[in-house]
Amino acid sequence: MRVRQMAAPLGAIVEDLDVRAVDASTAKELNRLFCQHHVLVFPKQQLTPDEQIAFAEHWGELIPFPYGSLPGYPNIIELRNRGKARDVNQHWHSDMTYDPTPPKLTMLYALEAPAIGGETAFANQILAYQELSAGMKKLVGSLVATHSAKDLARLYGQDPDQASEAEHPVVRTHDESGEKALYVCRAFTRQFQDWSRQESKALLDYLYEHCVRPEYQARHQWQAGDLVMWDNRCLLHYAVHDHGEDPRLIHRLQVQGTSPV
Ligand SMILES: O=C(O)CCC(=O)C(=O)O
Ligand SMILES: [Fe+2]
Repeated sequence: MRVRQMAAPLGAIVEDLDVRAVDASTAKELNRLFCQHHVLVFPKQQLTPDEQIAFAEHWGELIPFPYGSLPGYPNIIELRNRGKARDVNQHWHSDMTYDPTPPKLTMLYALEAPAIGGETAFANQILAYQELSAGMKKLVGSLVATHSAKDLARLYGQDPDQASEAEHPVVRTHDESGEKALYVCRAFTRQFQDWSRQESKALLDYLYEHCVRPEYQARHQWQAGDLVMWDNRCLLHYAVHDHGEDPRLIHRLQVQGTSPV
């Protein structure tokens, strides 16, 4: 296999590797690359849902997405972005932060990709944390935030009062690399514990602007056959819906993480 960096702030492209043939020792090497680069792209794959699941299981147990699945595959959802109105994925987010134990990684396999556009954007939250001042690091390091799925529940036509909520530290420490990362997002974070909504909003607005500076970002342009995995522990992502009616079909799954600390 050949590995090259995808962009300055994050990402690696792993070529000449058939992920169906990956054994435990190669998976260990891939996890080392994953912890270093935070996004891995495997071009030119040919995967059935079962093969995608088998590869993902090198990283742990799969968890279902709470709002739907592919028939027969409770842990896979189909993303179809054709003619789609804006939704919660067109906000910067880390997946399922409204859950007490959010997925550590999300893995997307593209069956169909638009000729142009429909990219996925990522922002490196380790860099975002590192570039805060010592004073701001101390403040955010002492904060806990509430995250909520209310908006997502509304989007899927479900009762927002039943939507899950969770509290997480605003700075989380990566359970494998030990690196600290900012852990707030516009899509799901509501407020800081023991702060009012209004007070929270002022600081959150600052952090939302800071955490997606162009210097922390990279984008993946999809080709059919691309398999991409990203680390929700230290990245935000954003589905850029700028491809209009051009079809885009992706199989998505996610792997269980630990409770953020
Ligand atoms: O469609 C994409 O590019 C990403 C959508 C997303 O946010 C996700 O799959 O978690
Ligand atoms: Fe997402």
